[in-house]
Amino acid sequence: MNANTSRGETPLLLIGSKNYSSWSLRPWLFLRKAGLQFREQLVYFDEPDYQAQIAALSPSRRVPLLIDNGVKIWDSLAICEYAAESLNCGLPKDRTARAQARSVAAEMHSGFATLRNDCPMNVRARNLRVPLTPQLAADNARIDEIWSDCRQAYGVGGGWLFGEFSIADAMFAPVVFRFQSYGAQLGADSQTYMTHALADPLMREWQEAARIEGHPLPRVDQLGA
Ligand SMILES: N[C@@H](CCC(=O)N[C@@H](CS)C(=O)NCC(=O)O)C(=O)O
Repeated sequence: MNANTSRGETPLLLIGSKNYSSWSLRPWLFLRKAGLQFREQLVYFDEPDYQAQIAALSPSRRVPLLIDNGVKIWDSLAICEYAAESLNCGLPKDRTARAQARSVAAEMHSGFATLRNDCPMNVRARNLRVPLTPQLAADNARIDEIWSDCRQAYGVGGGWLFGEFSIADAMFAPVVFRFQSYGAQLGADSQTYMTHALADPLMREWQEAARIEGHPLPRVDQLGA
C-alpha cells in the first residue's frame, strides 16, 4: 500500500474478535472498501495467550494494528487515515465536507464513553435491553443528530454519511451493529442510514463471520440479555 515504494509484502491487519472488537471493524471495513489486498490475523479475547499474542506485535498492546512494509500503525483512525492518504480515497473531495467527515470521525473515536461501556459491540446478539440512563440517551441522541445532519447536508449521491463511503462511516460501523443489538430511538434519516449500512455486502460479510466465530465472552453476552 505504501504509495512511496513499489516493493512490498501484502499488508497485515491484526484484529480481535469479529463479534466483539469494535475497534477492529473500522479499519477492516475501510481497507476492504478501498479495495486493498491485505492479510488478516485474528486474536481472540478468550485465548489464554491473547495478551502475549498482541504484545508480540502491537506497540500499544491493543488491536487493531496494521503492518505495511514494516511500518506499524496501531490505532483504528490512524490506519484509516494512512490508507486514505496512500490510496487517495475515503474522504470527501470537498474541503468543508472533508473537515466535517474528520470531525465526526474524531468525535466518535474520542467520545461516546457511555455507549461504549453500557452497550459493548456484540454483533450476533439481538433484542438486548440495558437501562436507558440519561447519559446513554444523550450519546444516542448525539449520534442521531450527527447522522441526520450529515445525511441532510451531504447525503446526495449515495447512502453513506457523506454520500460515498468515507472514514466517517467506518468509524460509526460498530455503532450500527450496536443499535441493531440494543435498539435505539432514531429519526427517519438515521434509520435510513442504518438500513443502508446493514445491507452493505462487507458489513454482512463481517456479520456472518461474527455469527459463526464462536469464542463467546459470557461477561459481555449476559449484558442486556
Ligand atoms: N484507540 C485505539 C483503541 C483500541 C482498543 O482499545 N482495542 C481493544 C480491542 S477492541 C483492545 O485491544 N483491548 C485489549 C486490551 O485492552 O487489553 C484504536 O482506535 O485502535
